[in-house]
Parts: sequence; structure tokens; C-alpha cells
Amino acid sequence: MPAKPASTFSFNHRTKAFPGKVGTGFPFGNASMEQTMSPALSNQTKRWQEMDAAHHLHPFTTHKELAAKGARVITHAEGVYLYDSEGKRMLDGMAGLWCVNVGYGRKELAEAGAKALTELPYYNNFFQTTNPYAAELSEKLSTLTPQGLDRFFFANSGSEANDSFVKMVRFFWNLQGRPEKKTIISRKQGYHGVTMAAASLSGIPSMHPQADLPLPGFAHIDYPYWYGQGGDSDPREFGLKIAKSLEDKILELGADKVAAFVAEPVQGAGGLIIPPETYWPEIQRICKKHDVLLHADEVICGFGRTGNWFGSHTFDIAPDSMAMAKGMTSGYQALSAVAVGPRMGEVLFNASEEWSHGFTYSGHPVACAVALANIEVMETEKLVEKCGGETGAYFQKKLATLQTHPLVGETRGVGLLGAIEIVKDKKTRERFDGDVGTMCRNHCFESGLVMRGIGSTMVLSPPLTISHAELDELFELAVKALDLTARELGVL
Ligand code: PXG
Repeated sequence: MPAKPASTFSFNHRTKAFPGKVGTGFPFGNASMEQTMSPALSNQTKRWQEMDAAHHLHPFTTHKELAAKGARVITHAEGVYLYDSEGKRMLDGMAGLWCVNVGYGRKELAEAGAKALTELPYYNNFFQTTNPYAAELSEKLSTLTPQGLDRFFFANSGSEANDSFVKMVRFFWNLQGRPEKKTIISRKQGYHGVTMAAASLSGIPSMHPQADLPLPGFAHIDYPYWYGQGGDSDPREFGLKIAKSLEDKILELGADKVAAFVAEPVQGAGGLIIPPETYWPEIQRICKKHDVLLHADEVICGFGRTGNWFGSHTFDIAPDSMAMAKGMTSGYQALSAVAVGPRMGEVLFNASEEWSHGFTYSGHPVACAVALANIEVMETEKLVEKCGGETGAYFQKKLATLQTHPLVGETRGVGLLGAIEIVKDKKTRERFDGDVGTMCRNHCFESGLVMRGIGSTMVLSPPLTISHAELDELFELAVKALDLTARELGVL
């Protein structure tokens, strides 16, 4: 029997039969928000689409395809709803890109940003200078992070935070007189960003060949995807088996050559992979045993998403360092940070040589002011407690009801993260040929819901402010989209 999951997670396994063909596991294949160019579009929309098609290179997009269809133009947003230039309303089941934790249209954040823009629109933190917002934010963050992670380096994106970590950990081992301890191990299907080092950390195969990545000094191991790869095994045993691949890799490379292990508490863009409960304790044991630093990528899990301030709290992880971004400002400003614990922190703070790294906008006053206001809203409205309590529980209860749908093989989730596995055969876990995630995602859009397709896994990550009534609407729309997908596949 599958192990009983910890109370905060839901693994609604329908079967543990051997899987058939699993999904492509390719998360970005269906990232674009395509729509059919319709002659009924307003002139203004058409004009924006033309400008965009002529001049705008989009992230993770096949531009020929986008130009033929025309981009959806999102013009405004309020609460959990997005509005496009044609006036269509969509419930944003993804909180933007897993980031708008306090919902759209929050005046508190806008006002804090406007105040900082008026008082100190910019000054840098180089040359022995700071600003009140960066100082206050770093102190505030130290009260929220796991024990000991009390020092912060600020950057502007998750990619930059992880890139900065790579440089930091190299510097750390150099200062320790261990310049050979440099290889960083991360996981297949991990997503850590797109800069050269962050993309090298990422384990999504399509992200490497175009830029001749990964760089030397990066290695990837298996990831704990029980539903897709665990077959008939007990999830607990599967968790241990996959954790062991870290030890195997460390021994293969030599522990004296391995600097750190980098992983998301829950893999997000790689398919919302929630590890079995045996996984994280074993990973931590292995890191300690071989003196390998543990870096938690909290870019999605941080700021309440899993029901605690950080995923490390939810999964009882004690990392040496963390990356955070997204929910830090609820996406209202571009801001990220690397948090470091005492081991790295003491060495970096006491180094007699200069830390030769930093961005023009590190600790930007406006971004830090917005982050402070964002955290205040989260605290005042008890959003983390709600995500770990009633809102999260209601979301997980509704998510679990989708298991009875003919297309759904498994649902799983934690806090306000949810995944729905679309399968052809619930017993064998065989997948449909073709991109059913995109098919379902398109039905979601048409029905007025933003839900993300990753291979044949649909994922949800709504704002933490979502109400029960809005969750009812979200799941009604999800069922509608699943029904339309089933019909298109000839199942219903
Ligand atoms: N780490 C994690 C865990 C992420 O999810 C990054 C780092 C990089 O952050 P920036 O700010 O550099 O993008 C991310 C970003 C998707 C999707 O479609 C997910 C991300 C970014 C874009 C798309 O799921 N995550």
C-alpha cells in the first residue's frame, strides 16, 4: 500500500500499477498563451498584436507560431481575475507565474512603491552605502526564514539569485582552502532559471543544447516523480531510492569535489513533483555525511505557497542557503535574494577580500519597499496561516474530487499548489499521444481559467487570497475544461 502521506500534503493515488508511457516531461512545450487570431478582434488589440509580433521576443516562445496566432493582450487585473484587451475575464489559477500571492490590484503595495519612488527612486548599495528599505527588508526576512538563514544578498530575479549562489559557493570553498570542491549537483526536471549558471543547474533537457549548456562543473541526478516513474514500488522506498542517487553521484565524483546540492522543496516548472516523505530526510543525511552544502531553491515554494513561509519549513529542511523571488513582492517588483546560514555567512562576512559581485539594482529601494508592504499584507491577512489551514485544505479537498474524472490518473498537492495527471488509462498510467496539456490548457482559457499544462500534467497555483467561492468557480471551470478535453480525445 502507498504510505500514508503527511497531513499537509495530498497524494491522491488512484493506483500504483505499473505506468505505461509517461508524459514528455517537457514543461515549457506548452508555455505560450496562443489564441486564434479572430477577425472580430478590436483594432486596438490587432495593433498591439502587430507591434508585438514585429518587435517583441517573448520568453520560451516559438515566434513564428505566435505571430500567426497573435498574442493575448492582458490589460488589467483585480483580485484573482485577469482581463484581456477584448474584455474577457479569466480566473488566474497560476497567480501569474506562481508569484502573485497577495492577488492583483493591492493598493498597499502600489502606495509603498509610489512612496519609495518619490523619496528615493534609486540609489545603489555599493561603496559602503545602504538604504532604509534594503536594511529593513533584510532584518524582516531574517525573522521569516528558517533558523540561522539571517543574511541576504539581493538580486532581481530567481535566475540571478541562483547564479549569485553559484559564485558565492565557489568563493566559499576557495576561502576554505578547498578550491577543488566545486561541482554542483542538481536534479533532472529541476528549474532554477535561465542565466548561464542557473540554466546549467536546471535539469530540463530542452534548456541546454541551444546555448551549449550545461557549463562544466554541473551534474544532474534523478528526481522523485513517484507517479510517473515509481511504478509498483512503495512511495517511501522510491523516495529513498531516488535520494540514494545523490550519494551515488557524490561517490562517483568524489566528495572532495562536490560543493553543493541544489533543489526545489517541491519541483514546480518540472511538473509539480512532491517528493515522498522519506526523500528530504535522506537527502539531508547524505549532504551532511559528505559535507555537501544544501541550497534550497524557494523561488516558488517561498512566501506561503506550501502553507508555511518557506517550503523548507513544510518539508523540515535545514538548508545552508536559499534562493527566493516571486512571492517576495508578489511579482509587483523584480526582486530576489539569496539567504545564507551561519556556515557560509560567517566566512563571507569575515573575508578580508572584497566580494566581487553585485548588481546595479541589488537592494533597489522601490523593490524592497514593495516587498516590505507585501510581507505586511501577508501577515495582517494571515495568508500563510490560511494557505496552511482553511484555504489550503479547501483547495486540496476540491482538487481531490477531480480524481473521479475519467481523464484523471492522480491529483496531488500541498498548500495552494495542485497537480492533475491526465492519463489514457488510469490503471496502467498510460498517457495520450500528443500534447494533451496544451489541449486542456486551451480549453481552460476558452472557459475563463488560467491553468498551466506541463506535459500531460495540469498545475494550479492560485493567489493565496482566493476565497472559497472563487475556488468553487476555479474547480467548476477546471471540470468543464477537462470535459471538453475528454470530448476532444473521444473519451466522453
Ligand atoms: N527557481 C525556480 C524554482 C523557479 O520556478 C526560477 C528559479 C527563475 O526565476 P526567474 O525570476 O529568473 O524567472 C524559477 C522561475 C513556468 C515558469 O512556466 C516557471 C518559472 C519561470 C518561468 C516560467 O512554470 N520559474
